[in-house]
Amino acid sequence: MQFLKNLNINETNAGTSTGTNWISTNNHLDSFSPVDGKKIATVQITDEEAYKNVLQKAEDAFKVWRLLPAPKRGEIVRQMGEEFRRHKDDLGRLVSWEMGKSLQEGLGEVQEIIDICDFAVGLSRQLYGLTMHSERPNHRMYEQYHPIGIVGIITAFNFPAAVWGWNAMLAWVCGDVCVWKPSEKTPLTAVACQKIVEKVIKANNLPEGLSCLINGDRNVGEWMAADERIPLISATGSTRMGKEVGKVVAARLGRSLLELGGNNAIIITPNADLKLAIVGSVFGATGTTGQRCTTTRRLIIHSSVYEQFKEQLVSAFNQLKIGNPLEDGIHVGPLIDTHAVQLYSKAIEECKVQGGRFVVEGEVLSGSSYTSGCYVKPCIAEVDSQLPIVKTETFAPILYLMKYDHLEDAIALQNEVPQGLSSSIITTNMREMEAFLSAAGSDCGIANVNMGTSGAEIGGAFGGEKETGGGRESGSDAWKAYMRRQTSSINYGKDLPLAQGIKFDL
Ligand code: UN1
Repeated sequence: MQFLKNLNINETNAGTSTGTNWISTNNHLDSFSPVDGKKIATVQITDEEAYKNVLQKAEDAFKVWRLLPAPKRGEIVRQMGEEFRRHKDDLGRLVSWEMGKSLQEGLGEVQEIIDICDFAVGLSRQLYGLTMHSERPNHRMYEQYHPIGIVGIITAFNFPAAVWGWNAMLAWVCGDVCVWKPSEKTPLTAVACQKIVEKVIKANNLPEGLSCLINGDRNVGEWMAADERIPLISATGSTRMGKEVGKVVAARLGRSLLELGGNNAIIITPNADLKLAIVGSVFGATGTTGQRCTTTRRLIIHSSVYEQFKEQLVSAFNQLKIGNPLEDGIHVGPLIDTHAVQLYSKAIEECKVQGGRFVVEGEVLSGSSYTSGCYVKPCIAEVDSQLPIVKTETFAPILYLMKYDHLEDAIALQNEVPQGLSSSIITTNMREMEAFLSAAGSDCGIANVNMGTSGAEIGGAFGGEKETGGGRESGSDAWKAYMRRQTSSINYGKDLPLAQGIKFDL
């Protein structure tokens, strides 16, 4: 395939990089495309020796990189953005082929990297600290932000490139160096991204170790989590993974930035524009085949519009085109692998046992277009909000419908799940909107109005509360997690008065 050639992906690829050198190792993992079930290529797994080498190089690089002025670091990230622009089509295709999302979404994912590069370039001149007025005469106080060190980035299969971009681009302008462990389900996308930034690193003679890649299964992630040389671990993935990583990082008093599961709902009020509600709900529930952490999993619909909306929704679901995500006009590609298909089937069964009633039935698709065994039909069930299955995150396109009569009840339903990532309300009524956004409203990190729960722009801080982990990545002031804050008090007088008026005469 031409896009693999253009991205320099070979049949066998080294999976460990120090930014300028690739290290060969003995074991490997294969990457299979969920599109046709066939092996795309092989990536070598990082062993302990290679890991040691990477960490040494990262430590050495940090000593140099942190001293480069931040706007100069921004210039490097600007060049990286240019490289990603050049490779947008090829990388978008690889994302789509290796992960299974539609080509439109694959291209959108690369666009997220380009966008965060632009954001980070501007940020490189805006790493502001505050100045404070001292309570003591002839004193001043101020704070500055310094680079923190090596940032360990652990990413999931569903956004195999963009989430690394959110972290790495910010970390780099902040003066940090990065060690990235991608999902073992999407190692080739990571190798391709690494090769793209490698060009910029080499062209600018930057220190080896600025951008490191390691590959492998959870062992490799565990090495990182336990490694005291990595002050910040930024991990995106399941709540189960985040709880393990968070515990290990906390035990060494490291910093973790966790972006974990979601169980996102849209509230559709009697004042909703139902046209918007349909697009937001269908894309939210079925985009990326229900495998975004921001996927819409629950619709909380006012009883006065419930039947009408349900009818339109069922008809929209029945029009979805499921198939090869690289083909034009396909809305829904495959799930990532057959294990994900099993989880989908199990959740449907459990939902039925618990009393859910399907108005669009789920189905694992078979036939010549679906040979990988990873294609499933997005489905819809009417449920009682208290069903245990409704409180869990199944990474698949299963949408639960529930009814409400009073907005406070709808907001309570929206909030009564363990996760707290994204949420939306569809309304043209200002009181409903403000109630949803108030302190007594949505408890999520993201609260949208008149759109779905997924598809956040990079400019906002991204993340959520409760079992979502509390971390914030990407825009706004999320950069502060990647730096250490230093407060300095300076005495330019001839006396040494103590704070709080304490007397200490010698
Ligand atoms: C994720 O699923 O981990 O808001 C990230 C969105 C995308 C990012 C999702 N911009 O849906």
